[in-house]
Amino acid sequence: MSKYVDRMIEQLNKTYPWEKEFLQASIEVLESLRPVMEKDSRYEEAAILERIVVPERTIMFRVPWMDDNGKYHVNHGFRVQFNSALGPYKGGLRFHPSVNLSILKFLGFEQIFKNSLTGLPMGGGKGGSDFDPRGKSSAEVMRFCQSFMSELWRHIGQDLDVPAGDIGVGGREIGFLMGQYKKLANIHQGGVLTGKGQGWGGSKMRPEATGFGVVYFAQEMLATKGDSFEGKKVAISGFGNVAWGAVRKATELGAKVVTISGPDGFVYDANGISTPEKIAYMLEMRASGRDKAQDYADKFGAEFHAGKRPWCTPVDVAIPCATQNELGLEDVKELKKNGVIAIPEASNMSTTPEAMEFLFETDILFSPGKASNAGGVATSGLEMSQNSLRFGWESDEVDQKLHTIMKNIHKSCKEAAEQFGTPGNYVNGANIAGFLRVANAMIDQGVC
Ligand code: 2IT
Repeated sequence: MSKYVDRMIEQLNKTYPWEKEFLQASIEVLESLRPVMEKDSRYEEAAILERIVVPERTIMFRVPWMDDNGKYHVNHGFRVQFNSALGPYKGGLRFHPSVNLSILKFLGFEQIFKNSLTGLPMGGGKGGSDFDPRGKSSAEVMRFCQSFMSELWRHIGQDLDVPAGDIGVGGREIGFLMGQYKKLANIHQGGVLTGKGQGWGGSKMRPEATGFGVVYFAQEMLATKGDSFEGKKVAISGFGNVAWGAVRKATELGAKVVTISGPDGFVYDANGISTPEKIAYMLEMRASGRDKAQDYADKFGAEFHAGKRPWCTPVDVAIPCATQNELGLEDVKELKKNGVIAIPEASNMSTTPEAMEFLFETDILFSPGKASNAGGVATSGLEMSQNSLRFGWESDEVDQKLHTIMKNIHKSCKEAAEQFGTPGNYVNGANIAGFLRVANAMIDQGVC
């Protein structure tokens, strides 16, 4: 059904055959929108789909920098300003060797719908570089950030485009980026970046927000089946900021988290990653820049499975917190066989299309990252508000607002899925609910 969607998918495949991740993300959304297009012809008349898949603007630039030995390096810098119907472009910066235009377009596209779901006034964007932070000294990271901002500064602003962190960009990098922004723009524009230090305008709870948010969302999904995190066994992938927040909140709610992972393999801790010392060690692992999960196993005497992902572990809840396409068909089959009941995505587009198709045929509660990981950017939105007010909420106030936002996102996804004929399908629900707010704003704003 929906010739309009068929036509759009054909056109995308023809125009961007080499943009694999962008095609994956945009086709998933278009498939969800079929019943919406069938029901309301205004979107086709206003060419909303043709417009929403093309970024309003893409900036690509050279990032030259010098290492500690005086050697020259050049990386690619990007900022994809995808959609500003709801507010200034908003989304993270990713520094990772895999970064290319396709990956940033997929992330920017997802961000439009995610930011819409938060209910806050934020458009969608994403940026970054193929710079590899692994093994770099702090001085090298600083020089890279300064060079990156030397071009980016003229394209951003608190009412224009507000970057933040993502993989490879945390508090330290945001600090270096802000230092250079201030110098070039000759203004301390607090709201131009989010994820700032909490002593200089950063929101309390921003580091925790994505991980806490995904657990709040999962809690709502479990509640639809009269269930909770109490006594559940949980597998988490990754050990960065998002994984850290998810481990903390799931543990607080009575679950036992038994895995974390890195590019080198996964850790199985039968006793649970549950003590404050173990949880705090995750931050040390990240700060070390080594990118090795094995460090945890060595320190706490846990099992380490080199070169493997944690999805072969029998658990009740699996929370992918690492990167795109980290859950394949074989992984979800294995999880299902071992009795998993919920898979809330924390990384963006954690699941391959084949794995997602498989999950739709089961009764496993599954939510897409754009819904369940929206707590991060929602708290960035709260940071923007606090900066405008020259004011800051306390941790418990931010946490409470985050919790309410996650409950609301769950409710809008659930209701949209029901209203458009696929109850329980959070992918369709998130895509439809996210789309409607953006598309209606685009209609209101005319040809632009
Ligand atoms: O994927 C994401 O939502 C983020 N990396 C956070 C974006 C933000 O602006 O806080």
